[in-house]
Amino acid sequence: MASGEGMLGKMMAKLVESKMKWAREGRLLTGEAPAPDKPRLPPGQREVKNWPVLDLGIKPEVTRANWKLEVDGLVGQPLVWTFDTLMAQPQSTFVNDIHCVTQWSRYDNTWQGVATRHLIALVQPTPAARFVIQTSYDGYTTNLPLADFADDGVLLAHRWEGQEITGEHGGPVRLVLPKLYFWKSAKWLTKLTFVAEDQPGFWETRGYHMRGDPWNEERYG
Ligand SMILES: Nc1nc2c(c(=O)[nH]1)N[C@H]1C(S)=C(S)[C@@H](COP(=O)(O)O)O[C@H]1N2
Ligand SMILES: [Mo]
Repeated sequence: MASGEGMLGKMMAKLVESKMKWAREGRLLTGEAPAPDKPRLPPGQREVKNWPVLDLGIKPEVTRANWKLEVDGLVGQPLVWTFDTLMAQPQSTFVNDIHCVTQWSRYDNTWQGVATRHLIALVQPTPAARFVIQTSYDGYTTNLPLADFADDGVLLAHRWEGQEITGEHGGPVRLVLPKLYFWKSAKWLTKLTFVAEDQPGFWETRGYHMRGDPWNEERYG
């Protein structure tokens, strides 16, 4: 965390402590295959119809006017985008299910934004690049294998269900990577760093998995 442990609020410290306890205890692990009657629901998950807010409780002051995305590290063409630059790129729409490690899954979310595939084609990662580190305006970080980041359906998203993504859900721009647990999708995204060696982010240093595939129950690592 950029703000440092000493600045964690009481509620956030409690959330972090209870999630670290889950990791130590291996909570929610079933070791089972998805239920045959619920093929869209990864093991240990339950479907919700609302959209819960999950974050560290730090509300960063970021708007479409001051948002910036920096792409650096092992790339041939580093870049900095404003929101206008993002909007000038080819736009994609994807519909997918999201799965939070705290057990909720939400089906059929419609997202709009710029596909990571398009971004990758522009920045040209070097052959040594194998992981991507996301950094957010609230100081949150999370790591991804480049192969997952580059997967079909992964988006720098600015709309959900046709509306601007709200501040509480990570607007103006967040990552959406539906195939991994949702902690791997950074809200208030501001930086992508391509690296050769994997580096644990906020939850990964606190007992959570380096990859986080919900179908394999990769909750803890
Ligand atoms: N910047 C940032 N991104 C974040 C988080 C966070 O605390 N800060 N929390 C993660 C977690 S644990 C989850 S489940 C999802 C929640 O996104 P939502 O609040 O839009 O449901 O965001 C992820 N991305
Ligand atoms: Mo989460």
